[in-house]
Amino acid sequence: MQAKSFQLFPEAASSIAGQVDALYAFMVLISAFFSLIIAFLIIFFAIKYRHRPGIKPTFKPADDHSIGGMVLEIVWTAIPLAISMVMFVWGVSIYFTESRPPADSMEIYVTGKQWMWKVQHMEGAREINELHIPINRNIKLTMTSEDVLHDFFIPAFRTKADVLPGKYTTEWFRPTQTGAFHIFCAEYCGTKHSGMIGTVYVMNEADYTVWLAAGSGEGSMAEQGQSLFNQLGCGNCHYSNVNNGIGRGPNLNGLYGSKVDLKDGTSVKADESYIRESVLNPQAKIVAGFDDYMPTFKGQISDEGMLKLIAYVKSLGLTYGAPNTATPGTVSTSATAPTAGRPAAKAATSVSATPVAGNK
Ligand code: HEC
Ligand SMILES: [Cu+2]
Repeated sequence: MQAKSFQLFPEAASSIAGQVDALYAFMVLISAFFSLIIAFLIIFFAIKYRHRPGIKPTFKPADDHSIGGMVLEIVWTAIPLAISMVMFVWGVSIYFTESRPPADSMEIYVTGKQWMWKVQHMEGAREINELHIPINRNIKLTMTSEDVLHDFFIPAFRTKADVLPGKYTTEWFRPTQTGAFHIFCAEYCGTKHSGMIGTVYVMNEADYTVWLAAGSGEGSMAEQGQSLFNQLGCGNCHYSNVNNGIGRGPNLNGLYGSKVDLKDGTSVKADESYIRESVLNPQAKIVAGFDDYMPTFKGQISDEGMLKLIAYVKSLGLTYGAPNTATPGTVSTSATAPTAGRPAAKAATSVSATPVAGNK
């Protein structure tokens, strides 16, 4: 972005930016109001009640237990309480909005590493230190780090979120202006932290479609995830049509977003972190009805590869309830969570017996 003349605030280019700015302005005004009143009274009283030669002080200490004192105490406790509660409730409501990506969000994956941002689009396009997105669409970033803590910050969108190794965090926004905006890393992450910057390009829908098509040569993330799935031999145990669709491992159809019953009687929601853990540390949570013979894939899958595998598993969610169509090339690029929960592992025998992915 070109250097601009002095600007107090970054542009307000997302749907939430106006609300964040309004709250900020409110807090600045309240602070300014009280600071000015206090400063004024300090000076005013200092002058008014200053020591004058020959005049004896008429000052009488206030009676702490008088009714007047009590009323005063209540008033100056209640008013600040009310004001700070307004800030609190207002702030919380913005926070809740910012931390809950709408269900119709377009998903994009971000991997942070010292010192760059790597971005993968579901459709396959990849970029570094750049993020191309369409205007007026809800965008959800699912983010992880290859090394230390980072934080993905887009000031013009008034949003940021920590990016953690071994975990997935999300951040969402709806850009309302086309143009180029800064990305910063907002968590000190080593010597070149300040160089961990990038640019968001908000494009209109048509430009975005063109841009996206140009970069999708390697196939969608889910398709790439499917080849990884086959390469790593996941399909030897999962998705086997041996045993009516249940192989040595559970059928992964509809897994994403569903509740998984575990051997120890507890249950867990199958989100990104769960899938990641299932692959890198399979012993941590054993699915009910199965034994822990899944080998660990630690060290064999990069963070970006893991995101592709996850995208693949997510894409299987769409086929839940339908015959198993997860043959190569038919994976969907969208990642809506299944609406129905998946049946218990043992009951998932209704999957058609078509030869499926990875079943060599
Ligand atoms: C040797 C057989 C085997 C291989 C190979 C294997 N798995 Fe598994 N997998 C299992 C078994 C058995 C379970 C259930 C026990 C458990 O939770 O560890 C499981 C569980 C899972 C789960 C949790 C499923 C659920 O229903 O909650 C996921 C996700 C998963 N595997 C993904 C993969 C991926 C991705 C690969 C390839 C990188 C892979 N697996 C390779 C046997 C295997
Ligand atoms: Cu960083």
